[in-house]
Amino acid sequence: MPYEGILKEYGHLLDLPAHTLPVALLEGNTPLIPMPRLARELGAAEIFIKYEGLNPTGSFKDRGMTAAISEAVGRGVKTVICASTGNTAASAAAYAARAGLRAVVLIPEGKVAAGKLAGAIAYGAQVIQIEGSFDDALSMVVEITKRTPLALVNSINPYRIEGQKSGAFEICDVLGDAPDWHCLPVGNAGNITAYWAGYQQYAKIKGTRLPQILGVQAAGSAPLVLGHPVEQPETIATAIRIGKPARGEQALEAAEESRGRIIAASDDEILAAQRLLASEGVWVEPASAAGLAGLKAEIEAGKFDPNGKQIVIVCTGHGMKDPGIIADSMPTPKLIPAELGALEKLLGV
Ligand code: AN7
Repeated sequence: MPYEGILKEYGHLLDLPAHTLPVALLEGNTPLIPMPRLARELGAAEIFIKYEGLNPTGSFKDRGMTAAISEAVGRGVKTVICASTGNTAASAAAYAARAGLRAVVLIPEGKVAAGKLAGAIAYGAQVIQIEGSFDDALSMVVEITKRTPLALVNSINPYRIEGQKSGAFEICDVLGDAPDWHCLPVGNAGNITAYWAGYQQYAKIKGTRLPQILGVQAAGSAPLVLGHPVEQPETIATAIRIGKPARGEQALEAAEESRGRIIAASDDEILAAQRLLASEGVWVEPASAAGLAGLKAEIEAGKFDPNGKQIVIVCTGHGMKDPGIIADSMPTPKLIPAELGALEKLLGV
């Protein structure tokens, strides 16, 4: 059987209403890439990257979006709306297009990476910038969906979480069990909530073990570490530039119940982790490198013993989502005459 997406693959394990009409772009089934050099460098037994950038719109959001849009279509919804730091916008736009729905996305002014904005526009969404943060945008879409027939497809929507549980199922199916540790970035806290729910469900029905969860926020946007909302979140990892996570309580529960924790990584640590991943062939957007940034900092501070551990790090979005991060700091490629002699001289060969 050819692969048909996560509703076909895992629909029987997802709590979706009977009216759900599957809308798929063959999302999921992303690679779990072994990182032997990284494991050696950090002193862990095994490290795998769950490379979510290979989803149809380039981020993990497609797992939840196929479920949310499928449910909305089945219920007769005509227009979906979300607030987004970018990836949710692109994903909602693509699945709405696939389903023939209108999509409206609200984004914080000037803070969405080029690859995400371009995607949302390419898929035909109505993109609206607001003079405010993601958190302001989220409040607006929550309010408007209470008053009007527009359907909310942010991860407050429970079907988003149902779809995103599939990431945990895939990891367990590939490894034969859950890993010792599961590291991932935390923004609005939908993904950490979904992974923990997925691991718990598999533990119940398949007898797999439960991983410890390390959630990582960006230091300038770390409400769950500080213990209070952040009014003006800032970070270079714009995907997780979120000061009031909608599922913050559940994220803290996931960390506590799994005997894990939520920590913060600085922008410099995040960018260094992005470079470290790329040096082993995996290019991810900055927010996606937060899981590794946090893990590495914990190990270096002596707070995490990697010895003998099997660790999965979720890299949530593709590097191509945010080309500006690289381009802005990139030296202009050397220009030479179109002559072999010039090339040989430059290469010293
Ligand atoms: C690459 O697109 O919130 O903790 O509006 O794009 O589930 O929010 C994106 C979040 C991590 C955080 N990595 O996940 C949005 C949005 C990437 C992301 C997160 C996001 P959550």
